[in-house]
Amino acid sequence: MSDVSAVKAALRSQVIETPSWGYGNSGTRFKVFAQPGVPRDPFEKLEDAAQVNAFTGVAPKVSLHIPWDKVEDYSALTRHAEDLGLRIGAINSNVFQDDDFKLGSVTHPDPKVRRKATDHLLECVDIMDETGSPDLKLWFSDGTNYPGQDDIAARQDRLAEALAEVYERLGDDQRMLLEYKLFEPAFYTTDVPDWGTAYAHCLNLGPNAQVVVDTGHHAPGTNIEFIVAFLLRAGKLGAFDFNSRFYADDDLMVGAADPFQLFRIMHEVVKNGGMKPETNVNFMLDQCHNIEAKIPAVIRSVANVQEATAKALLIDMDALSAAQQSGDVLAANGVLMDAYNTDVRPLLAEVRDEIGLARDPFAAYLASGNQERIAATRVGGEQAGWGA
Ligand code: AOS
Ligand code: ZN
Ligand code: ZN
Repeated sequence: MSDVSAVKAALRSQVIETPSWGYGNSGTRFKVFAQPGVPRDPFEKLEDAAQVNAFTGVAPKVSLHIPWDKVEDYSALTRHAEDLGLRIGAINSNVFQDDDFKLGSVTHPDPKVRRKATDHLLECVDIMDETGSPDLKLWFSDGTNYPGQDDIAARQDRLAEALAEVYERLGDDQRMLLEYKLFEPAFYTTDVPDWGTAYAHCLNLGPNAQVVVDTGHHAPGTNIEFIVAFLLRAGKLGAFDFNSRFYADDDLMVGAADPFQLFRIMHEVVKNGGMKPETNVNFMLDQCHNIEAKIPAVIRSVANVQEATAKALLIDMDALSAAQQSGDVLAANGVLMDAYNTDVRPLLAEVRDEIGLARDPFAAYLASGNQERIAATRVGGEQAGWGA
């Protein structure tokens, strides 16, 4: 796509979903550094998400994590979101922070523990019904630490059984998004370690089960854009959890570690129909801002995704296709690099200007006084859930 108005329209329509836990305090197992002004409850997390949306114009959806965002009245939370111009996005289940889940949740050898884990997933579907959330996002920490600890194949059977029960409970317009992760907290086997395992389970479940690609969940050097192209071709790419990694699951700002990788991923998204509304790829962030200010970090992350998307949209697809057809390796690579090396910040500034937003959302937020206001009015903010 190189028609500028079509590029701008695509940039205006891309929705980037932000995570409630990105606004809370977080850290590593060594230390959580508390920050002034962080939200004290899920309602205030939504208020911070609304700031990101107000300055970027493309972040009207917020993922919740249960029970971190458990509230008495989900319709009140949903109304609050609507009043702020937001919608509730994916409901993330949490079957990794309970003592009962030491040996696994839905793959645990004890059926009573599996029941408890599956019941939590079903409770998350109830919350989807109450909030209008379209996506149930599942990540399992399940696995083993030592050879011989449990039966690898039996654990797959238990996983399949739990997923099937939850899939049955979903409404026609609700999706199951299954996330994979190479390792951690399990160190020997992980029950959903890679896209192939997630894909195989989703294929068995049916059309409303799709895979989540968390960009931080691969071995170093993994070609993530290949996975993206494969899953899109198969109709099985449901969502991204965007973030950056230097070492493992670092959850740093997307585009901070490797903006070229992000561009390559977005090229496959654009090329394989992933920007079309009917393909329904959910562009989510899954990040924790341990040492940097949270709202500005999320604003920068949204802009980083937009920049990679803009560059991917600017690729001259006719020239690329001609070079590929004629086997001109250097020309094909040159077409891609020309787009990557374009400074798209002025284009994005224009897109924002045209919808009445400040050209630089990061600077505009810092000048808005919101950061000082929340620091003065909110005392005793929440921990996101990690690094407790
Ligand atoms: C965990 O590593 C995953 O990325 C999950 O998406 C998790 O639920 C999320 O990071 C919230 O902490
Ligand atoms: Zn994730
Ligand atoms: Zn992760």
